[in-house]
Amino acid sequence: MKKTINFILGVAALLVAVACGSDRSEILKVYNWSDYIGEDVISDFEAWYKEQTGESIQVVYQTFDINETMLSKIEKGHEDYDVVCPSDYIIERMLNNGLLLPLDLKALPDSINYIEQNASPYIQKMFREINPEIDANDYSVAYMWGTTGIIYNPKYVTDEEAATWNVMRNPKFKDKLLVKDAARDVYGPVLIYLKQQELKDSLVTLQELMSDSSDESLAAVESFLREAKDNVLGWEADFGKDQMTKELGVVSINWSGDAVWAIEEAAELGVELRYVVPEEGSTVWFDGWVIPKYAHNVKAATYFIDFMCRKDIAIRNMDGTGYVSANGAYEVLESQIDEEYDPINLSYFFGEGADSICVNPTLYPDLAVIERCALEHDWGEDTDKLIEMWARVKGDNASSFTYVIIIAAAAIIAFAIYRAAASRKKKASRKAGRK
Ligand code: N2P
Repeated sequence: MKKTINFILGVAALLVAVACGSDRSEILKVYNWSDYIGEDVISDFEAWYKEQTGESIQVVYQTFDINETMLSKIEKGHEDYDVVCPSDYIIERMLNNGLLLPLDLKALPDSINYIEQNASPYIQKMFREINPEIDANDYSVAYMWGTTGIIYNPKYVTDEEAATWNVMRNPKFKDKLLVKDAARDVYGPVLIYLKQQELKDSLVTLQELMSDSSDESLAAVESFLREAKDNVLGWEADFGKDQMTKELGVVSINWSGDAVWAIEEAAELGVELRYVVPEEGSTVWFDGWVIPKYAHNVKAATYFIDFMCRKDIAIRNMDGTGYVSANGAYEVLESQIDEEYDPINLSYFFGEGADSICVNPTLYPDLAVIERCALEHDWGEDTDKLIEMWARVKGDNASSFTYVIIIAAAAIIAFAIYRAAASRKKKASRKAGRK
């Protein structure tokens, strides 16, 4: 519903803009994840753009919940979005398929080049790992980043139970498990879990597993997910965090930012939630702004990406979404420091001086967590195998539910037909009686 409303609002904004005579250079089409930007940031950008360039801009803002939905609109639909926000392995795919325009940071006056001023060396290094042949930093600017892990309700789930991906198929949590409808982000951790022994014996590395699209691994993950399915309350794109706060679900496979949001929201309702990245390991992900090759307004797109890198805007985006900005400015970290938390080691991100910082560990993962996480990589053509497997696993659930709906609908229709026929018959016999 939310998605439909969002789509209608986006289209309506575009129609209004066109009806008011705005030409395309006055329109910026942004396609971002849902719940992924601070309040009023868009309107502030429009005002700032006018201030900086003297030109008007109207942002047409649309959202998606799944990387692949966004990709398909550009890859297959050639939609003319000016800025989009894919995750690492999708940036890799877009780079490989020539779908991105290089960034022209020289087009920004030095004084307002926040992209270069606030870049994080750690994130830039991670972006270089996206594609060893093409430097992703030349085509994208990181926005938010985090881990994939488990949100759980300690009233029903012990810390030990939640500390392993196997919690997904623990029979104790029948109909209480929420799974992010993001095939790659679920596949990776499950495969890491299934390959524990090989990892311990150094027969395979975490990073190698992130590129493992073999039939054998796909089958192993599929069978794990089929076992977990009895527990699944929902395959969700955006309602999981909400269901956790309402205690409808007690275990949710989710991203760290949704965890921060859910934990805070739940606390206000008197519900305790926790987040853990299981000991076996997981994925660390980065979402970045890119300009697709079908973009029409490269100038405004570049300014938009730059605005997102302004320190105060980064902090507002963090506070509004629960996610962690990729901004490397110390002030951004400083805004999150809270003595209530135990110190953690963030030297990998903010340099040697930052080895003992009191900050929410769900937001910024400790070095020890980062060391057991790896970056996902594009599978190219093999992606289709994953999508098919994912549909097979989810599909069975859908079909039993669908059957119930179909049978119920058929029963209602049959009853309605029977009633209508009976009443026609009655009327006809009354008519015949009168004659
Ligand atoms: C926020 C989506 C975050 C995307 N709704 C994580 N890659």
